[in-house]
Amino acid sequence: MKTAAPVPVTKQEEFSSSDLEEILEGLSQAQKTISPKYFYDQTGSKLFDQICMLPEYYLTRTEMQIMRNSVDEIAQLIGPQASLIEFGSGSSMKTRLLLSHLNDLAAYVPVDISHDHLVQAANKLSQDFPHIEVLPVVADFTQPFQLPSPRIMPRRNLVYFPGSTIGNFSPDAAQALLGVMRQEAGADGALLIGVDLKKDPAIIEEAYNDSAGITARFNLNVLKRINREFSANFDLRKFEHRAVYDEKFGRIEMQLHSLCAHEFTVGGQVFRLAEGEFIVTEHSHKYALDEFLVMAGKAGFDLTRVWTDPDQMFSVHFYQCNPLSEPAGGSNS
Ligand code: AVJ
Repeated sequence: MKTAAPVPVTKQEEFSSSDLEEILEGLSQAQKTISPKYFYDQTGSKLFDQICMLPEYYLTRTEMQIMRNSVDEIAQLIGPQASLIEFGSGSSMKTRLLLSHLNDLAAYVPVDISHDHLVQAANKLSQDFPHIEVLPVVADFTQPFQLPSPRIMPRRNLVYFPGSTIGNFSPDAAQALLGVMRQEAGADGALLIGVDLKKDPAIIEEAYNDSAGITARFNLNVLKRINREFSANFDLRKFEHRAVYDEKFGRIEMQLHSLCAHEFTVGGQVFRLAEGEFIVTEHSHKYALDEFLVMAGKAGFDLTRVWTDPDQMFSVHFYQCNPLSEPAGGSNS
C-alpha cells in the first residue's frame, strides 16, 4: 500500500439555500418533487453501482464499450498536457480508462458538491495515478467556479461529463450548464460528454423498472435518507416506485406513488398525499443526436466527432470551443 500526501482541495463559496430549505420547497409545490441529487448517500451510491450492472440498464455498459473503442482517438483529439475537468465526482471506470490513456496530462480536476465523496475518490485516483496532479474542487458546478492552478501550465482544458448525467437537467437547465462548461473550458477548450439517446420507449422503461427491483430500492432509499438526515417520518410501506417514459418530453420520470391518503412531516412541516398522488424524484432526458448538437452549438461548442454503439443506444460527443463564442472578459484557462 503506497502512502501519498492527500490531494489539496479547493472549496468554492456557496450561496445556495440549504438542503432542508430546498427539500421543503420541492414538497410544497403542486407537483411534489425531491431532487435526484439526494439519491446518493452511502446506500444510494451502492445501489446505483448495482443499477449500472443490471442487464436492463444498458447505459453504463454501452458508454463503457464506446469509450474503450474510441479512447485512443479521444486521447489524440485531446493532445498533450491538457487539464481534465470532470463535472461530478469521478471514481468510475470511464474516468480510469481515460486517465490511463492520457499519459501526458497536466492535471485532473474533479468538481463535485459533495465534499466527502469527492475527496475520497480523488485520493484514491491520486494513489492509482501518482504521475497525475489531482486537484479536486468542491463546488456546485451549475454555477461558474474558479479553476485551481496546476504545477504544469495546461495547454487546454477538457471538460468531461460522462454517464448522461446531463439528462437529469431540464432542457433549459442543460443549456445553462453547457454554458458553464463552455466558460470553464475556455479558449481552445473541449468537451467530452456522454448522452443517452431516444429509442423504443419499452427499452427505456425497462432500464428504470428492472426485474430485480434495485431501481425501486434506489428510489425509495431517498425517503430513508431524508428521514435520517432531515428529521422526517416517511413510511416507506406507503410508497411504490414507478418510472414512466413521457414521449412528449423525451424523458423518464421517476415517481414515488402514495398507496393511500396519508401525512408525513419533514423538518417539523406537515405534508399530505392523496392515494395515487406521487412525488417526482428524477427526470432523465433522452436526446436525438441532432437535438443535442444544436444545444451544444448554442453554448459555443462545435462538434468534432460523435461515437455511438451499433444499435444507437448511447452516444459520446467530442466538441471544440468555438473561438467566436469566447465570453467577454476572458476565459478561465
Ligand atoms: C446517473 C442520472 C444518468 O438517469 O439513468 C439510474 C440515474 N436513475 N436509474 C439515469 C438513474 C435511475 C441515471 N443518471
